Amino acid sequence: MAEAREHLSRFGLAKLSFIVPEEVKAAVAAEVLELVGAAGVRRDLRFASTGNTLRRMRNVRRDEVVRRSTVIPAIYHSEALLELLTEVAGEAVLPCPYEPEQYVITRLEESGDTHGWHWDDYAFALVWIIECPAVEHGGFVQCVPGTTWNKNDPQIHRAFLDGPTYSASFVPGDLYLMRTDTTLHRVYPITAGIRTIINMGYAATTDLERHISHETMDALWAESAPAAP
Ligand SMILES: O=C(O)CCC(=O)C(=O)O
Ligand SMILES: [Fe+2]
Repeated sequence: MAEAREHLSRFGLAKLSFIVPEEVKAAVAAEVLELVGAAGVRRDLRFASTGNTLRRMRNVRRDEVVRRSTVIPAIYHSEALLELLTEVAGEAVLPCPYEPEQYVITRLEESGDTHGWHWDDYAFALVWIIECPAVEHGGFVQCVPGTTWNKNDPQIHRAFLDGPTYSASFVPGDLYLMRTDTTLHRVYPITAGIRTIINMGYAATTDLERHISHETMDALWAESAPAAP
């Protein structure tokens, strides 16, 4: 735990695969794979607020997850999990007050699919890696810690010049925690294979006190999923 905490503050991200038992990972993975097949929607978008970086992916929105899932919402709100995350973060990690950002499933499945450079609206993300191609096919995470998001003028290139960019690869069964509001990050475009994750977004205490706009998320999740078969 101490090592993870140190890693998070230094690199903006920490591998946390050990904080969840294998049975829980298996239950989450089964639900995610079921949901992405039944309710996933393709997106191909760019956002001015993140310098027009690409989002090319398949997603399942939080409300679809809630409608069709039992395990994921319970785990998201688990006191035991929140306590562990709080210990790693060194400050309170809280459920996101804006429900659409609590969790989202993302699958990269076509060559060129990517979750392009961006910051998140809330302070923390716990990402569960369900499927992931080998690193030679992309799909690894890159991040620039200690950077901040000006939504009106994101200046992504300036953020790159402000500090080192780190890269981290993961395998199915891994989890990582990221400080997403002050860490510019992306998933490197894939050229083969499939990468499926669920991202659980959490707030810091300061997020509850300031006004947060949600344009990119609202646009990302604008279209609804196809009707259930
Ligand atoms: O897929 C990942 O590892 C990161 C996802 C992400 O950055 C996000 O959902 O905001
Ligand atoms: Fe993100």
